[in-house]
Amino acid sequence: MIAVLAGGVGAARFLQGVVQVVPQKELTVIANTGDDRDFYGLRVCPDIDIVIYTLGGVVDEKYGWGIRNDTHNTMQQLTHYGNEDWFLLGDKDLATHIHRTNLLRQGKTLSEVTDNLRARFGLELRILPMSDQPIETHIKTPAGLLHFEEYMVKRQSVDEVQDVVFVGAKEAKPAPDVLDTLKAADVILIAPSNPIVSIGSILAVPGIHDVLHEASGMVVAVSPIVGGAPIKGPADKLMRGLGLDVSAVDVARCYRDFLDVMVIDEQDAHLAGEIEDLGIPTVVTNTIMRDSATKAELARTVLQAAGRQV
Ligand code: FO1
Repeated sequence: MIAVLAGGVGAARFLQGVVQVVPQKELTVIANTGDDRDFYGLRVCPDIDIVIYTLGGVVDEKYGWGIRNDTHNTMQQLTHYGNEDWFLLGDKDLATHIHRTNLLRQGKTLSEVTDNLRARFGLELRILPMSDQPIETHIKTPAGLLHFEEYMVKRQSVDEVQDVVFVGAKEAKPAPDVLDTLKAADVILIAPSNPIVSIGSILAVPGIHDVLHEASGMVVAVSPIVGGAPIKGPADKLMRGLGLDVSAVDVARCYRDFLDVMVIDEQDAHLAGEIEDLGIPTVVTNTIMRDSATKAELARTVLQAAGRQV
């Protein structure tokens, strides 16, 4: 069984490759829920939805989130009523959030709701939220503590990053099956996601870091930093704010407690020695996922690095 720690768009695109080379039934995704937030009284879980929409074949490829060809009538009407409009929620996407919120209010857990949505999109892999309890990633800035989406989308990542806080993490538990999945997995992949806010939030859930440290399966990470910059999103600003270099080396440092193999891009081949000096064997390959074939090729390389025949 293969477990994948996943954030948003980078992880979903990576998973599109993994599902080409491994049967979905062998896969369990453990998704970041630190970006979750209520909008208009509805629970929105961006990273879970990005994975479901992408693998379900409905994602808006241009952005990597939301549903293709969605309309925005509901938001237009909501803004007419004076509501904020900085987080774009399409009409079909809003149906997901209404459905999720409705089930949560009926007493279902986020794990159960996520599984319900997964099944509606015909997916056969398992998708587990990192926790059923709310954990919110907040960015400490000179303007105060900002929810991650407020920092990134509303304020366009312009604020100086002073710290990152996972509000609620200490009191939270991993969702059912998360720890057992990590213990039982032959391979644990860390998707090319933001190491601070996407994977960092998963590692902040009590118990997950320790289980990874003791995991018998091979732990392999793919760097989301290529040539000193993130493929997408504000990982550079967050890493710099926490005193890290924006490089594949410092991504490896974030995971060094439990990492068996680091996968970096060809553009960063010169960094392989520095990562190996940390005691982490390093594989250099093309990690830029341009199309379906390059996604599958990356997945194959990563799984082979974990000792899987694919
Ligand atoms: N990202 C944006 O940059 N702008 C948006 O208006 C926006 C809306 C949105 C709605 C639903 C959803 O599931 C994701 C959405 N995202 C939007 C993406 C999201 O902000 C991030 O990419 C993730 O949270 C990081 O993985």
